[in-house]
Amino acid sequence: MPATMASKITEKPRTKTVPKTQRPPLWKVILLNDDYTPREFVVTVLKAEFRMNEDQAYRVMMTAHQRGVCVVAVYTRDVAETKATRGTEAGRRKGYPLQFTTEPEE
Ligand code: TYC
Repeated sequence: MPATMASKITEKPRTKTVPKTQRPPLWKVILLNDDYTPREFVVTVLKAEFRMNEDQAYRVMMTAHQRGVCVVAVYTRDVAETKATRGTEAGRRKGYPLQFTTEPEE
């Protein structure tokens, strides 16, 4: 066997493949303020749809109330859209204009 071939067999790879865990892009669910939905109802929806406790839900509701919007949580696109739709529908069923939207996280 020529020396050049022997070196090919014993040569170690010069580069290392860095294992990368792929993470899906995340989407924000955003709560929008309005003038009609009762505060307590917003808190109830946040607790039911976003698995928040009373304290967390109250803070998110008050942030939207005072600033106009509040990021509720981030999920994969499908989950974010489903939760936003369910939250908006919960308000609509009671005749409230409560709205949740989604947008991609930078
Ligand atoms: N602004 C509403 C009120 O005063 C309460 C409210 C808070 C509604 C947050 C929507 O996303 C909201 N009754």
